[in-house]
Amino acid sequence: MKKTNWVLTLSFFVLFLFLSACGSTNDGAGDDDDVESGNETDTMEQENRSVEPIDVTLKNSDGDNVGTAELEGVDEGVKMTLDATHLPPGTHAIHFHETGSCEAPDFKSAGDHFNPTEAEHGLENTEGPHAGDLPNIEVAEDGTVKDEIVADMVTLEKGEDNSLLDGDGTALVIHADEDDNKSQPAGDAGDRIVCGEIAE
Ligand SMILES: [Cu+2]
Ligand SMILES: [Zn+2]
Repeated sequence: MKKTNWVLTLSFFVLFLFLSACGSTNDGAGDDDDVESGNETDTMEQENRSVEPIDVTLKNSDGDNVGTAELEGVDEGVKMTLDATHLPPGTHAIHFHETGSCEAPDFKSAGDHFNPTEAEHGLENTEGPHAGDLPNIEVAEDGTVKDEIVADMVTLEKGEDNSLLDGDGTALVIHADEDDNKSQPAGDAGDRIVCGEIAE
């Protein structure tokens, strides 16, 4: 009886030492390094982007709030998540305009299309496009639109020529008609029906 207990105890002790040794080897070499490098990568990406997502409030020509656009800096440029209601169903032009001012009802205060490279208008124009030109959006029969667009000609990084956060800001504008992607100066897109000021 006594001898059996002693052997068992010794066996467990040896097993414990063995497992401890294996465990500490793994911890020392692989895992810690992986965790550290992962953290460094995350921190660097955040520093490069350096900008919090920006919420843009969209209002119509009566001055009523009709939705939001969230802008987020991504590697390709700026990701826009659009969520709006009470719009006329159908296809509509949407652009970034050059001034961060949305004075209802006509939103002329937003100025022309955001165009830091002095290009011509239109995604299908060989002399274009404006940095602020975007693909048309589709509003459903119930007047809602949810869309995600990556704008790859602009940035949220201040100090860059194509930054949406330049001195006087910029504006997101939705039009009554669709953009034909080639007509000058603004795609024959009709009235400005929704506007949101882009600022910090
Ligand atoms: Cu426009
Ligand atoms: Zn344009």
